[in-house]
Amino acid sequence: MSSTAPLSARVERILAATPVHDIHTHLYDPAFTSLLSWGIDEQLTYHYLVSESFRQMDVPFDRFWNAPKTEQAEFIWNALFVEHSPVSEACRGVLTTLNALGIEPRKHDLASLRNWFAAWKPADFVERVLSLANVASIGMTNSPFDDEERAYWNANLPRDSRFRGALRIDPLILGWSEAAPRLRAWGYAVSNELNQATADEVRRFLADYTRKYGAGYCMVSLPPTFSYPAAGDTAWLIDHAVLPHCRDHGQPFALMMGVKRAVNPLLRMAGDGVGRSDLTALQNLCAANPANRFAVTCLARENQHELVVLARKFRNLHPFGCWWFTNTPQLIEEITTMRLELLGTSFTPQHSDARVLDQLIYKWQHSRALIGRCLARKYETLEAAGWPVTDAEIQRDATDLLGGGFARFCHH
Ligand code: FIX
Ligand code: ZN
Repeated sequence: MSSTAPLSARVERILAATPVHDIHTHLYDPAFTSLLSWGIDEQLTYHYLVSESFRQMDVPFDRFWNAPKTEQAEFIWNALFVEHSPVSEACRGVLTTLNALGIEPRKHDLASLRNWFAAWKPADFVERVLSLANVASIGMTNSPFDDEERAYWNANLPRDSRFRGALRIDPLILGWSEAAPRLRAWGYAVSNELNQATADEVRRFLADYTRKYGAGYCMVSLPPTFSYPAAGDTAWLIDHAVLPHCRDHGQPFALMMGVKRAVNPLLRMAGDGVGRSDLTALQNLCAANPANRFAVTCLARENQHELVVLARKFRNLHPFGCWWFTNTPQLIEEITTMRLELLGTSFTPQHSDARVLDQLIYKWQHSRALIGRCLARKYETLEAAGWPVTDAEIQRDATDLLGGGFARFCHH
């Protein structure tokens, strides 16, 4: 396609052909066999769909949770695809994924879809998905506090270098009284009381797991009530352990702000909600710690504008992603356009947050199309102002937006 083709088509083509470095997912290196989810039952029982399905079916919670996964998938398929139209973003995602894999879902029942997936060897399916989604690397979420995952790390398995480590520390800084005995059991001489000797041991713990995972950054999700500076364990551990650790290891600290865990525990993992954060906490973090870098996503729509304005003020702040309840076409367009208009290309518009390998296909197909639309609209306004955009410039920007800018931010 020549540079005389319509701008929107050039942007679309270049974005589609640019491999993405997906900076945050819940996927695992295929060597971690039991942890890598894929297939139709996993897609259908994704927690986004679980919460939507309970609105459309009257199955008691216990009945659902006690059912085997195949039956849970059937409940959801019937409620969200058969008895109602699958117009939600998460439902549409299943259809986009099946379609890209060459499956016509209306010609199948769940049993035959299962057979289709069962014919794949996991390693081949990984290649198929990464190639269809044009994903070059995958940021994992690695938690030392996850027993199943820790066993794989201790086994020193041969690794797939496309799956990149990230050190996740929610239990450490959000629940110190439960974390402390676990650290002690793993050989770190921490006390329940927070003091300098304990901070040093927490730093040793963070350093050990950073090395084990080859972690590129350290990450936490935070409730809307998070404040900084503050009395209390969380801010103390951030100041005395996490931020010094990040400085020592040249790592950004990634914050996912605004999640209210277990708003409805009956929904289990699907029961988390959203709340508006006070971004004064983030402003204070960025201002008080100029030698640290912060990669930040906010869950509340109401926080998006403030996050972007803060990023204009602090070069050590990199906004990323349209997370979870903001990963919908309408909000991606709104947030991405706002970011482009206030930050240029100095942010990372999206991460997939995929939990099921197959979801990389739809999450990136949908996001690439929306990012392309927002970008093309901006280029059109440049052309109108006498600044025609070349393919090489579009390529440079696409590479930055799909992970290149984040990599630079991490290695600054
Ligand atoms: O904390 C997180 O990393 C969240 O992304 C998850 O907790 C959440 O369950 C999710 O998958 C959202 O997309
Ligand atoms: Zn996540």
